[in-house]
Amino acid sequence: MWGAGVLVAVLAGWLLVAVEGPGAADDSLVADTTGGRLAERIALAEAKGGHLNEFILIDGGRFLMGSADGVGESAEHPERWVELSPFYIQRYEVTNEEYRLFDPGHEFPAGKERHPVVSVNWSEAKDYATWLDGALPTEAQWEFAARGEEGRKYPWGSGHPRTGIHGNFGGIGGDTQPAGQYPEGATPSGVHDMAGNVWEWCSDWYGPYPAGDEKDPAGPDAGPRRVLRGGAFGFDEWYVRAASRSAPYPDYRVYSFGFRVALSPFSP
Ligand SMILES: [Ca+2]
Repeated sequence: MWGAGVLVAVLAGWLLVAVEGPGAADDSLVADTTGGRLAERIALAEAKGGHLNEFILIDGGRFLMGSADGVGESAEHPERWVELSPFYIQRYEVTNEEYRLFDPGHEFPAGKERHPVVSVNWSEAKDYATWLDGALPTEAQWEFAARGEEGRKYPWGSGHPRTGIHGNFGGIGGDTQPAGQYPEGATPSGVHDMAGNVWEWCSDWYGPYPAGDEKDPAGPDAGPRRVLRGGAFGFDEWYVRAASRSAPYPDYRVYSFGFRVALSPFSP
């Protein structure tokens, strides 16, 4: 959808004309018919975020979420159809320099300005997303952004994972890398580092998948653990499968845990 550089999308009452412009937030939205409210929201979020992390539009659609019988882990079953409304998701994981705009006390080693922020717990990630007038992506939004309607096994497609080419995973270098270092591992929509670098918090409580089809699912109403997706630098290729799930406790602050932000018609 971004391949032609120009996108015209009619979305649930919005008419947007967007022009792709990596690193140029001012070009990302040139008109809309929501009285400017959506454009204002995106521009404000991008300005607060330091003009690095654009929001990429993911068209609404339908995909098979989870894994077929005999594939993946039990937590990925049952595979089911999920329909999603359009939403925006950040091109990159939230970086240290972006997070410092939200939390001036945030400290990190010199030279890691554009590395993803790490050691943030779920509430801190959610608070940052709220500060951007957005939300953490739902688990379904995250997986749909990574897989698309065609159901890619990995964000880039079905090609076998190559660490250092498709992303930062499998222990290479033993640390985070700056956002966006592996363009061959980006999704066709231009979302980077969904495979590896840092794990990404999602908004949902973790729970078994329901059996039936769903529209815009937001996960269980309660639970002790939250969803985390995408693997990280120290984890092997098994965890960079787009259907792979992880579920730590939300108060965990772990060096490989980060996040990115979504904006959507149904986010708070
Ligand atoms: Ca990641």
